[in-house]
Amino acid sequence: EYNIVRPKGYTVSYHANPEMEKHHFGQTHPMKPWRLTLTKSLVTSYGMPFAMDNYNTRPATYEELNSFHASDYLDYLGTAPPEDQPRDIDNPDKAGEVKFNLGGSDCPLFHGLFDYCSMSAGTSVDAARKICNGQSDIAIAWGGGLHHAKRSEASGFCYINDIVLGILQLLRCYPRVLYIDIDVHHGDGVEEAFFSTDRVMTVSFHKYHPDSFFPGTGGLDDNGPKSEHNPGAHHAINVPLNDGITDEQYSWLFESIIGKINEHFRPSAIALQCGADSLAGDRLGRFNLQVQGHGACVEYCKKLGIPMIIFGGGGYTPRNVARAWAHETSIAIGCQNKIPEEIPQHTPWREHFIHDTLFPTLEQILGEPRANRNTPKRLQEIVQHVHEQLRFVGH
Ligand code: V1P
Ligand code: CA
Ligand code: ZN
Repeated sequence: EYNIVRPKGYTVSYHANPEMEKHHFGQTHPMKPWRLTLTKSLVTSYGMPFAMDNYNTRPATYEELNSFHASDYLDYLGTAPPEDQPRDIDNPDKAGEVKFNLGGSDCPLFHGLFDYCSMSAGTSVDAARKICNGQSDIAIAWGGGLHHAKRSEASGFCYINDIVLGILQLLRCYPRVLYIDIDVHHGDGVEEAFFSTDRVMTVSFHKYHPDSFFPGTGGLDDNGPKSEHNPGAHHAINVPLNDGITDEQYSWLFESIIGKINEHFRPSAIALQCGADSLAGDRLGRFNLQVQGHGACVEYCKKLGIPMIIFGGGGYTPRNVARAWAHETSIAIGCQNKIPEEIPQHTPWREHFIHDTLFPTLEQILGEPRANRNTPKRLQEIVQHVHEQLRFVGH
């Protein structure tokens, strides 16, 4: 209907497992896998699947998960009973204990947890494989992006670090991978996984407040362990921000920082985590970003002309998540100027969008915008610091 056609000269692929969307973290938990359904509904109603290769992905295998995660952690993740089931009272050792940070309010043990995790990881590994074998130039995995998970620990709604699995796959065919993380939270799990290699540079933009905002890490001076002979030193870049940052400031920062990193690090592939909790009006986030500013990051990366995986991540106001990820899918395809701003009449669950536009104004989203606590002087200092770090990074 909108004449959305395949882009000339490059291929975009979309990797999803619809079974993921049926899982629930619990009534009051902010993570709603259903946001993926809402995203797909918008992508489809605009006709974007016609312009992409669409894959229904299989769950990741145990061996694939095991390429980063420890076996004892995976075994427990696969067998731990859901929290609402009676514990094994005959075995007091196992009654009610918390292992690997599983089973708290952030990382609950819910029905089908292991399947959910394997499916999320499967979308990202599949995306990485298509990039590696040259069948895709931009591979989209909105079901992935779970950047906090550690080798043997769940953290912040993340159990399996699908991004690390995807990057490990990319490293088999590309010498250097640039990881960029625009989720409002620090991408600590991915940063830590690649602390000791100079083949991956990680860059996270996030709200930073050590004692009041999760996970509390990612200060400006945290650039990777500077122990002697660590090739990974200076290869972790952190962009700590305050509440209320705007599209204009964020785009300026993003382009100044990523442009310079591209010149120095010369990545052969990009892994971009597009957590949508950095948008204004997010249930957990604190920024004033709009769909346009968030999408500008994707557009900038695309223009670098380097093979890229685009992951999802956080995002706790489903209608805004769906808007951002549908807009970013259109940027990947290059059809963003062809699709109308008005949410199509035939979009399933259209009423969930409240406002009938892809680009609501800050006033529509928030009423009163959040105060901006980012001074131009501080943003200048951040860019200056990053440029100084890059002097240590080989050309
Ligand atoms: O703040 C915490 C922990 C719990 N306290 C002991 C400290 N957790 C945060 C976790 C946020 C995770 C973000 C994940 C992602 O980066 C990637 C998918 O987006 C948290 C928050 C919060 N406002 O920061 N947990 C919860 N809220 C929460 C609320 C209700 C029910 C369960 C968890
Ligand atoms: Ca981030
Ligand atoms: Zn987040």
